[in-house]
Amino acid sequence: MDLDNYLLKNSKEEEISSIVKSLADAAIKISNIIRSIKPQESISNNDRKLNSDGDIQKPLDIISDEILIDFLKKSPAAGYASEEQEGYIDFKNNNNFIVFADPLDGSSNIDVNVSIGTIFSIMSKNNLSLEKAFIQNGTHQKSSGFFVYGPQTTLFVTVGAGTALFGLDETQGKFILIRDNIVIPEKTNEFAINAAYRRFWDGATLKYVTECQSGESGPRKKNFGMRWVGSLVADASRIFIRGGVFLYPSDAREKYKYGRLRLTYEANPIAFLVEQANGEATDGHKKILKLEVKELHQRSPLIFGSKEEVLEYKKSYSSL
Ligand code: P6P
Repeated sequence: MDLDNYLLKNSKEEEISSIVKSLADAAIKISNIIRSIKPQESISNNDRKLNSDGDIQKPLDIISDEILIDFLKKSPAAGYASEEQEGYIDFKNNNNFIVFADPLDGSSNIDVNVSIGTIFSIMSKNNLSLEKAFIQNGTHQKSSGFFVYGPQTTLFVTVGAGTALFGLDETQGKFILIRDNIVIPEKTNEFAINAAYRRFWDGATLKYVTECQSGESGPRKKNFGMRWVGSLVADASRIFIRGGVFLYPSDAREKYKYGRLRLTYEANPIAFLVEQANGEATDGHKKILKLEVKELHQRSPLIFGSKEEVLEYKKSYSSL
């Protein structure tokens, strides 16, 4: 089954299917561009600016954002917001759906040939002004997903009927279903965190990670492994396929005291996919999808993956 037929079978709204297909066509174009550049080439271009995160915008971030806008303008989307845009873009039509995107997440990995990706979320305007529609919480998502530009180009997507995995068939230029109704294993012995920031962690994170590292002789009575790619879509892809828990908590660094990842175009789309795959996604206290959105580029702690481990992490706060 290809993506078009999957959407026909599982999506209740033709407009949402059409927007997902536009995003898939944009992703194929982005994938082709990424695969056509030589490693190191992108750092030679000194045409760099800073994005809303203060990160250096590599040309591919900007190019990917522009490609998404070009395709979405011709789709049933009414507006668009992304990490590369200060505010939302109004497509000046009477359509009912809005799109959030991180056009090229993990872009610091472009030059070293590590998997990067495009994350998206689709919401209904719910008859609100665009101003208000773009600050609805994550429960209003109708679809979300992410493309991974790695050894394969893949797509994890949900339209509210479970989470499915597709792979790009380069010859046909189509996304073909690999696995439908993905279920993230409830138990895991693999955690993902950037351990270099240990000195900045709060007590609960320190407790949880230390207990994992203590192995079978410690309170968890089992051994754990650790993975950290440093690219959200790559770490998330592994967790959907074999389980695990991803942790990017808030920490003592001023810039990341509310977490590093962005709620509207990183945490919410991932959380929707995770819940559709029987996983859990939290900020440490509340479900990600229930978090109040105050502004487009709002940061949030993000802990997601195998339900048992995410709940174990949450317990670390109550047992402090
Ligand atoms: P750190 C990439 O820049 C990103 O936004 C996510 O893709 C990734 O999970 C995280 O930041 C990595 O952050 O602090 O380990 O470099």
